[in-house]
Amino acid sequence: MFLSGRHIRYVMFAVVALAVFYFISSSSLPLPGNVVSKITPGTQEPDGQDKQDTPAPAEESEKPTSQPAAQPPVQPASQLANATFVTLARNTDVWEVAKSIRHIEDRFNKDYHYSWVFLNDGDFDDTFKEITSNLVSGKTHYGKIPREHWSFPEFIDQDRAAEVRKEMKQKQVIYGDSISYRHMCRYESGFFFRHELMNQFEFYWRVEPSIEYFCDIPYDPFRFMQDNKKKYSFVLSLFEYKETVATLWDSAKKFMQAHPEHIAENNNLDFISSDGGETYNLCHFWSNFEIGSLNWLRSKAYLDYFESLDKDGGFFYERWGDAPVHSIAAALMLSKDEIHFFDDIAYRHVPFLHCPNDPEIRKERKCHCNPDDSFDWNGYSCTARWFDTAKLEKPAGSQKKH
Ligand SMILES: Nc1nc2c(ncn2[C@@H]2O[C@H](COP(=O)(O)OP(=O)(O)OP(=O)(O)O)[C@@H](O)[C@H]2O)c(=O)[nH]1
Ligand SMILES: [Mg+2]
Repeated sequence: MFLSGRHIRYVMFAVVALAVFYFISSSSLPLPGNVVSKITPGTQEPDGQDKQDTPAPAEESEKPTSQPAAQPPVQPASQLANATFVTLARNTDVWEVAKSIRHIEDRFNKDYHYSWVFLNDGDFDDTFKEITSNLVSGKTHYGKIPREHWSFPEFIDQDRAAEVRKEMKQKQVIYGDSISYRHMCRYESGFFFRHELMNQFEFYWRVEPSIEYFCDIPYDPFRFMQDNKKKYSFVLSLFEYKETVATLWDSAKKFMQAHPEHIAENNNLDFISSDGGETYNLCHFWSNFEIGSLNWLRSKAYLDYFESLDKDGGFFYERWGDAPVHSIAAALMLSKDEIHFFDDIAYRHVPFLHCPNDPEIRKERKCHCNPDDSFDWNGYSCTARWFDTAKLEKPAGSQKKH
């Protein structure tokens, strides 16, 4: 068969075209993106925006995103309360503080990112700051306590205070011979809420080293306090060691006489006194857990109360704890309905546990506490008395064993 000249031209043109196409498509030379998209069908979006098929530069893709898709959404900032966690600690407490932070973050703060203030009578070291700031999902602040808030006031008789410590040691009163424990109790009673780092906040949640939380907290307790006009809250209550507060009630009565204007009309005197105010029955809210109003603690009423107690010297001549000091203030100067019992917050500070009775709560909140170990309804707790004197119904199942 003979090919005409025209046929031969067609065949040669086809061979050259095929060779050129093969060269282009197999070339390793980089091509501009728009050329690739034009010769690769289906990569252009209908709206004309090119898809980002090419990987982002390593730096960017390796950067953690601020909001990983796997995590639940963060609460909008506008819905948060003006609040902070607060922990008083030494550098040596760092690993026990770390455990406490994990409990709070895992059960609550990972979704809210509230700030955390750390206070210390010394300087926090870099290790403390690194470990804690890495674990807290909100902002962290580190403050040094001014010396005048963590030292003997000039009106304290040092010899008398030393004598008391010696006696308490002999009687084996817990922390009876400790000076630093007394400074700590006085600081928590009268100063932490006016540290300069705390001034910007309205609510605080106190966290101590080595504490545990046992149930998810799927709502914001700070907002609960704010929205329901609560000023103080607790989860555990018990009786104080009598030796440590022998004259605390005398001081409280002196304050009540001097400042009747600070006593709330609907107060809960009956929680702390079983004889109409004659004596203190030693009941107190355990202050290692507290969510409370800083504005209340900074109020004239509370400051007058603290100053009056402080002048009487019992932080050093006895060993007044911040728990009975806060509790007496709350019982006398707040209205009953301004104090809240967080039944659904399961919490332990050695050796006592609060675990909700209600099996529905424990199931829903993925609790890992044993309600049989709960301290609330046994004879050493004051929580049943609080329900009775506040005229509230006790949580379901509070009278029975599990
Ligand atoms: N910076 C500082 N913090 C202290 C000091 N003593 C106690 N704290 C803190 O004050 C809080 C209460 O002290 P704790 O030792 O827990 O007292 P406690 O709860 O009565 O007793 P345990 O927990 O049973 O030891 C904790 O947050 C401690 O970290 C101190 O000397 N310096
Ligand atoms: Mg403690």
